[in-house]
Amino acid sequence: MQVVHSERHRAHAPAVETYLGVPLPANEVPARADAILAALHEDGRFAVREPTEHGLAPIHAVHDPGLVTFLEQAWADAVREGIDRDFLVADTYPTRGLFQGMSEALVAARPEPTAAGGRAGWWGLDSSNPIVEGTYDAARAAADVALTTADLVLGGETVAYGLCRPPGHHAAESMAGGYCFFNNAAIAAQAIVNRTGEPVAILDVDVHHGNGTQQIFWRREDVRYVSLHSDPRRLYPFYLGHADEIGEGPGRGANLNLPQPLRAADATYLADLDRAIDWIASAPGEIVVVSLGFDTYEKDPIGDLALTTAGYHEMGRRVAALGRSLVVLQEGGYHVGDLGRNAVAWLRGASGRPAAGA
Ligand code: Q9C
Ligand code: ZN
Repeated sequence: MQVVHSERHRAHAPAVETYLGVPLPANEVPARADAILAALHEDGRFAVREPTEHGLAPIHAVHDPGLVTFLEQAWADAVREGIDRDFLVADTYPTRGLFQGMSEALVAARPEPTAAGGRAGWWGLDSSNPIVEGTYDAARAAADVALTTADLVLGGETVAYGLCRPPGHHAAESMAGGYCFFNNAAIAAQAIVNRTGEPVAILDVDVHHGNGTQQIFWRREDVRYVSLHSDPRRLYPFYLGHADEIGEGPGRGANLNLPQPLRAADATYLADLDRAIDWIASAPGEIVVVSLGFDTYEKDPIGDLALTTAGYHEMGRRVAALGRSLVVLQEGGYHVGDLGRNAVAWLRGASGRPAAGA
């Protein structure tokens, strides 16, 4: 299987994230990609290549240029302001209650703040998403990884894997969040639609709901989005991912959320995966973009489901059995020790190979 990977992910190396106001060791770290890459090399049947540069146009096709500019400037702005920290997070957010009772016109005319701690809230969802000096470069590289993976499938590969880091599915048109800056899967899906004129499906199996991907394609019928994830009543991103979110306008019925019960294990999860697969099969399109997270793992430090390594092999097998071409892009997964074998299990399943050691 062809794999796309860039060493530039290393530029995004936060040591710490804040969680509920407390500094903790960061979860989304370079060692994640190192672990996956090492396991792919050890397997021996994965051919790893560098991404090609695709420039800003495919990013601007799904993201507000203001978000791109903010991410490009954020670190330098913080330094210029003398914010002497290891990373930037928001000071204030434009949250619901701030503007309550004020007219929509007045609220819409409030300018983007100029101070870094205000801007980070204007463009950001949450306080556990550290921005560091190399964040923008790494996020640009991750988008190139996704686009190059899509190129491989457009060039005839039936499945290819992009080792995106940082991940992307929480990033919306005008918002970063949840360790995500640019929405790699959405950027790839839009590029495929532009290139082929055919509809695309996105299957999101990260443990968190991909609120960003849902938002970007909310009113679109040509990019369908289906996600299995921990019930947002329990887990990040809390506000979105509920089963009644089905899309609106032309996109009505083109969004499917399948929230999972606490500690759902392989059998429960795979039954809903079959629903997702049937739903994708019920509409036209030749290519599926997979947002692949391993934070559904039984030992993941921030997830609350209970999938196993064997479950990942079966998941990859069933997704490939759809008979569509797969652009598989890495999202979350934070049990670094088992990340490599979980990725290999999924990708071997998707290539029709037996589980390792089987
Ligand atoms: N104690 C992805 O998996 N909240 N993002 C973290 C940790 C944010 C995860 C709290 C979780 C976002 C791509
Ligand atoms: Zn996740």
